[in-house]
Amino acid sequence: MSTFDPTDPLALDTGLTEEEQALRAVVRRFVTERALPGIAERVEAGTFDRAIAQEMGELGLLGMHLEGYGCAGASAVAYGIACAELEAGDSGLRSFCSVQGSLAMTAIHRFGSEEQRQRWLPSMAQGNAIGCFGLTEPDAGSDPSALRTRARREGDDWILHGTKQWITNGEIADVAVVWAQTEQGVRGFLVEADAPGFSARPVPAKLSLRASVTSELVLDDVRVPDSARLPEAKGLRAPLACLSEARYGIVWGVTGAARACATAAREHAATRVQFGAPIAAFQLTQKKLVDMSLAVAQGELLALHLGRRKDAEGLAPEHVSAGKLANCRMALDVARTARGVLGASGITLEYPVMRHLTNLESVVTYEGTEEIHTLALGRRLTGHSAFA
Ligand code: TGC
Ligand code: FAD
Repeated sequence: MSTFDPTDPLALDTGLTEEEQALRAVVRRFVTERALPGIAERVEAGTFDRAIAQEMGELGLLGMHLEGYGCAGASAVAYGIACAELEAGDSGLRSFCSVQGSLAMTAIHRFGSEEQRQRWLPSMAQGNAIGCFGLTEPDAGSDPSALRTRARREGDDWILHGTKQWITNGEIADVAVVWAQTEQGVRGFLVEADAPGFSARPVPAKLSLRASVTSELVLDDVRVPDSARLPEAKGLRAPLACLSEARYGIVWGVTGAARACATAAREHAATRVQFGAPIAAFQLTQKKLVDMSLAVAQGELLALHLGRRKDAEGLAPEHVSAGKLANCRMALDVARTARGVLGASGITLEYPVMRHLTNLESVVTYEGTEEIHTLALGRRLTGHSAFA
């Protein structure tokens, strides 16, 4: 007879191969032993540990779904499992991994020249070089087609001028993938951090993703050669294709954050005594614990299903929108419920829940907000675009 594991209520472990379970154990150990110690201090100080990035490279987690150039060539499911474990630690860890691997490295891998791939991908896979992805601008967030950064041709060079906002890894990046308007439409450029006219500064007073670097990039007539342009990137579909990869990682990632919150709530409820009984013994608390447990498992099932399908035949952008929308909603709901179960303790950094909850407020916004993914699905469901 089959046994029931209360921490795996849908027996999803049986759907993972031994190799996938082994990868999960390795990343879980890395997060527990290496990334989580000191996280509260880093959140308070608002700092990201650069050394952890390098260790992620050593573990083969950076650009792990890409082939060649020192990348692991792992499956979509393996990449998803790694994202879930990293985000169970902190969304900032998964964010770093997403931006490095799914955005910056994918842009170079898919749209770059052979010379650009050779130059950047091996060192980015090792975590020796860091990349960022500059699409969003102060006046172009949900609608990147409104971006104002311009690239103007001057002889063999391009002159880039504009500002990028909310850019993860911006100040620590060695190379920025910058999306700009040209006379031929949107194009991507690789801008090195020491290029004259390029600067990055922190977004001040963040209350979310505090252990992650979020920056403003200024491009003040930065001159780059034509060899810095991504030759295969033509139009907005190039950055949108990279976003699909990163959004897929979020579908998995947020299940990790939700699991960490549900686990913290369950452990607390087992030991916190009120009215002469552990609060886990009260019906109302049990309902919360059961609802959270099922919600997390359903989110994991959704991620696994999309992952298997991505490995088998790929995903349409709307599949990814559906996953990001559903799982971000789920994770925020779980984090809020878990916060309540912890009572006053839930607002502190002693427990991971409020940290995850504030992080998830960014995760539901970046890579397309809840409204944008709803409208992307609504457009396909009805045939009417309601974006404007
Ligand atoms: P739309 O007409 O839908 O598409 C324009 C062209 O792009 C193609 N396309 C895609 N191609 C590949 N993959 C995808 N996922 C694609 N989505 C669209 C599409 O086929 C079309 O091609 P063509 O050849 O016909 O021109 O574009 P639209 O103007 O209607 O806009 C759609 C919309 C609103 C959904 C899009 O603009 C959007 O996704 N907006 C949200 C912006 C966003 O997500 N920004 C994220 C910035 S990066 C970030 O947040 C990183 S945080 C990471 C971290 O720290 O973890
Ligand atoms: P807006 O687009 O101004 O939206 C504000 C509100 O209006 C939202 O609720 C939105 O859903 C709603 N809205 C907008 N349009 C519609 C509509 N048509 N119908 C209904 N509602 C609508 N960007 C990058 O390029 N690279 C990065 O590395 C990166 N990292 C980030 C890291 C963090 C921590 C954060 C918070 C953001 C990051 N971003 C990054 C930016 C992110 O992608 C944008 O914040 C996001 O796309 C939303 O844009 P916005 O903040 O300008 O909001």
